[in-house]
Amino acid sequence: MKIYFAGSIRGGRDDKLVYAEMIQYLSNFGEVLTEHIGDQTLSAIGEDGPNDKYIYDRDIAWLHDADVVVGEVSTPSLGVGYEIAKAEEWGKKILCIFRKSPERRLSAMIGGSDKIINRSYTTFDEVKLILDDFFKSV
Ligand code: 6IA
Repeated sequence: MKIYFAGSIRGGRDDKLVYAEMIQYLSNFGEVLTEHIGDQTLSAIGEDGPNDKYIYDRDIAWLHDADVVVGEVSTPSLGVGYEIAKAEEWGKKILCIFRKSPERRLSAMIGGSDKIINRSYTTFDEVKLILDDFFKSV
């Protein structure tokens, strides 16, 4: 099982810890193609590393190759939204996980799609149950 995990990078790194925890838990179910998203040293404006075209081409190829896409969508990210739209187009099985918050509501373009399984959580124990459930169905 190839898993494409999507999480915000330039959209903001506030949730990087939860990305790392999710990636670690996801590895129980298959190969996570995008482990770098949980890299705690990666900042929203980090300039080191590969250029944008390289990142785009590599990530799109991984996305195309993936069996399932799991997005942590609490921090809004253009890249994550773009990846989810592509994954929809390609008929991938998609799970989006959103942390409940009094300040923020999930974009209607994610929450309103019937091609996405949308779940919300408060604690990481809930995230684990959501992932367990999702992988039982794929
Ligand atoms: O718009 P955003 O940057 O928040 O988009 C985040 C999404 O796009 C993630 O789900 C990634 O799959 C993808 N993405 C965006 N930037 C990168 C990136 N930057 N590396 C890998 N995937 C990316 C450079 C990091 C590198 C220096 C290690």
